[in-house]
Amino acid sequence: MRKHIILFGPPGSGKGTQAKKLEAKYGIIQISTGDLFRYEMSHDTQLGLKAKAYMAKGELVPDEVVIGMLKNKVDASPEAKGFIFDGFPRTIPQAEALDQLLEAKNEKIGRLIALTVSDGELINRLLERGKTSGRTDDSNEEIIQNRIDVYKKETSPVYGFYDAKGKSSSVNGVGTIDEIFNRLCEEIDSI
Ligand code: B4P
Repeated sequence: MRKHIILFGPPGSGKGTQAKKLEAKYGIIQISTGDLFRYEMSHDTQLGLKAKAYMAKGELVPDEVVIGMLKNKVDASPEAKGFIFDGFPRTIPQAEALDQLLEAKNEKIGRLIALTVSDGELINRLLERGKTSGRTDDSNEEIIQNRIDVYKKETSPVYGFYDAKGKSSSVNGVGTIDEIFNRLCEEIDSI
């Protein structure tokens, strides 16, 4: 059975940072919807143009756009040992679509692991990254605050969606990158 993990948490909680390390250790493929959109935007594709206006304001890209892109990415790697979903699902309809997609392959999510970090720490991390990343959504505190608000309203219910299936757990997302990585590995090894 392939191992599929959702790495969950607010913007700046370290999902992307940790997903890359987990990919290297477990040989399962990271799918970051944020990275996919940034790639599309940098190549001025239709998909990138659709996403740009939403991302610049710190809003979510519409579900139908994200879900179609995610399906293509999963279907493109049938040989993968599993996936780390990083930044997806961010709404309940996205979670339902992900479960249906996996069910059609007789597969399911093994675990959702949430990284918990205080709002103040999130804002500091993202403003720091904004100094060098060139990401417009990181350089303005109001936009960062909007991303955190959108997370609380639209994304945080996804934790409960998987918790009802006994699949959600939380890990302290504050500490060194290696400390947090070790906490995540303990969770994954217990699946
Ligand atoms: P994402 O690309 O998913 O970005 P993120 O939430 O900002 O980042 P992440 O939590 O991965 O943080 P990171 O490791 O980089 O989303 C961007 C936008 O894309 C969204 O706002 C939305 O518009 C759109 N989008 C994406 N997916 C979507 C979906 N499914 N539906 C709709 N819209 C979608 O870490 C952040 C910073 O912290 C880095 O600088 C890092 O170096 C630092 N850091 C990491 N760990 C640290 C630690 N332990 N201590 C100190 N600093 C740390």
